[in-house]
Amino acid sequence: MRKLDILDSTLREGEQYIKTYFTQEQRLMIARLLDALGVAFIEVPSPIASPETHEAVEAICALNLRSKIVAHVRCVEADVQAALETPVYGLNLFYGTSSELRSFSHGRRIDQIKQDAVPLIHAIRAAGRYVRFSAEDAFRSDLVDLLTVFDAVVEAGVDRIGLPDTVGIATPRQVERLLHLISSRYPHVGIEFHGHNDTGCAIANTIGAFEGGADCLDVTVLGIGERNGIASLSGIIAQLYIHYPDLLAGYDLTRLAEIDEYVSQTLGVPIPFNMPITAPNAFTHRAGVHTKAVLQNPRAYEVLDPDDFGLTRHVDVGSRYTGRHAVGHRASTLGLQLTNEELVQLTQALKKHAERGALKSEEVDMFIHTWYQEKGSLVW
Ligand code: HCA
Ligand code: CU
Repeated sequence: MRKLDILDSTLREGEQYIKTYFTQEQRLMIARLLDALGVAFIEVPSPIASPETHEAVEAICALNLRSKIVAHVRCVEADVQAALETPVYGLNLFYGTSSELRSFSHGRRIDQIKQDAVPLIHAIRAAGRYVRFSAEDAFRSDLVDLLTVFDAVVEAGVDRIGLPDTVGIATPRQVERLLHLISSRYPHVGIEFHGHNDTGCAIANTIGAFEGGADCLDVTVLGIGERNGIASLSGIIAQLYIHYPDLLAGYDLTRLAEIDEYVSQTLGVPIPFNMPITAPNAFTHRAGVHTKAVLQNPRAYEVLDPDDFGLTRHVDVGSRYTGRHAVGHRASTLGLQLTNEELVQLTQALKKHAERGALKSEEVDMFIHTWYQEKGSLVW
């Protein structure tokens, strides 16, 4: 069986989301929650960023979690030294290799990138730490440049190489192809993928990367990050749960909703309505055709079982699309017995009422009770 590590970067990429501010306690809490869920790696910012960040990195390491703590560090000696002074498990180096980043970000040529990176990789290895090297903006980088840099860092002894789609430009097919090419060229090195969501393909691209040969996928809670972020933890878990469930064997999936909820509350940003698994209505069914089938067997319209995530299904009964099976189910849950004819009448009345706007669950129950009482045959 293939192995896959999930790397959660909420405390690094996620801190680059414009609305993020985590206190030291919140950083620790997020690390604990991710560990309880079971992610393999937790990425933290470069300790050189500020004394507070250095302190936070130390404190997170001191939690002695099962998740491995890796610091995200520029290919600069002072940054590497500062990270090596903390007890992090490893260092995630990154360096822009596209002409855009070489021209407008750091101004270094490909041969200079190699010269900068190789001695740092040697130093990290000599210190006995894990080291990953990412070619930032890999998907706008010239393939020859990319291979030139990867050949050098693999030769220098990296544990993994990373291919971030920094600007979210790639399609799932491009990702799968490039990852296939790279993983075939470096069969003994781990391969990481990090996909931004600028064109809405982050989750698809990240799964495509796994299918192309990546063995480490980057995510953040709710997908937060620079601009509109990267692949969400919930999105990747949802895909793996369906297509590669064995890879989630060590995970406690019932912790997922708690993490999304915690980060959402901390940020003051609601969980997006379309978030896989943890969206408020991810397991709510509305149309009559759907609710009828779901009441018979939820598998009809659900590929994720809410029970496995400690969540519950909801069958909506308050819309113009409501069907009589859903109404009948609700009525019997309320302890009311209806004849078939009554059920048809009640459903019609309820749908008519809902033409003025969808009803909340309490309003539905009130409507059903009132309708029933007016018929003068309340049975408890
Ligand atoms: C960044 C860029 C990065 C790095 C990813 C990586 C990206 O914000 O510093 O180290 O693999 O998207 O390229 O997040
Ligand atoms: Cu990024």
